[in-house]
Amino acid sequence: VQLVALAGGTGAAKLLRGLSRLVAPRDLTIVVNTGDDTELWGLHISPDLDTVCYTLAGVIDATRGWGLADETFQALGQMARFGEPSWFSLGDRDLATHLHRTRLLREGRTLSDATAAIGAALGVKSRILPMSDQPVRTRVLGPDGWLDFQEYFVREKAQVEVRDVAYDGSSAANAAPGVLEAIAGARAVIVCPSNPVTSIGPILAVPGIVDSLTRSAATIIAVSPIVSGNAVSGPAGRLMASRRLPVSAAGVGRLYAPWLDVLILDERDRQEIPEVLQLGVSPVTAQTIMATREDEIALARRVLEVLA
Ligand code: FO1
Repeated sequence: VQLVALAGGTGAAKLLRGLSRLVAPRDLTIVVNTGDDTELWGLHISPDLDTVCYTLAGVIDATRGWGLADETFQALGQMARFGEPSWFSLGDRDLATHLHRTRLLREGRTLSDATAAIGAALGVKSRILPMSDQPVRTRVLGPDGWLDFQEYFVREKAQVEVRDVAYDGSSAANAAPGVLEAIAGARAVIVCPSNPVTSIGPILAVPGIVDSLTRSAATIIAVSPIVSGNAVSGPAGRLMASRRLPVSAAGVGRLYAPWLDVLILDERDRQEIPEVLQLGVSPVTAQTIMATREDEIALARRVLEVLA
């Protein structure tokens, strides 16, 4: 059974870890957001690609939800002494990933190639595909102008009032090799509980991807990242509000409704079921807060039950 997941950020990683315990790794293809990518210290950083890869490789730092476990930050301290920006914490072992990816890119390899090389080196058997090999950059408009995503999310700690969000470069981007085919041929496409605006939004902004979701015979299932009117983690609520979307599971359903079949929402949000039905989307309730590994597997099992 070929499963495709659309993923970005830390919420996605937990569900992916749960799914990888239930399906054969080779039956799982993950299309990952690259709108968070950034250039720092002359290196190409792909946070969401690395978070998915590190999670499936079992080496993610579980506390932070990003970067590598048992990490040290000696280089970061030294770079700060050189006056280099140090608000984005690049760990010493994580640096090797960025050095390797940057060298491959400099030699003319694609982001897909670099991602496949890193995944293979870390023993990941699932296919991890960037949404595009061309640059798409999520930018956030605050009161003092436009910010790159990491400037907004990390440097400003998402404390900036968001007036607009843009996906620079998306109109010129192509879906990465294998992405459209994977969606077209999937038994199911699972939209992970990621930020709908800044993790899933950039993926949907890549020309052809919404079309392939709409045409695919796959059952398309989304897990709401919003529970009881709040984001489980991160600024998803504020970003949805900036898009004048209701900050609710039904609000997520509305954003995905044109191509969505099933929305998995938290048991606490039962009262939103009629609104979801009105969108033409089938609601399924579950415990969507994943506090433990067992929660991750239970939610993944609930997702797969939809296909039974
Ligand atoms: N998030 C933070 O809140 N602070 C950091 O210093 C930070 C560093 C970092 C380094 C590498 C990496 O792959 C991710 C990192 N993140 C950090 C997380 C990152 O900003 C987010 O995971 C995504 O961009 C949001 O989806």
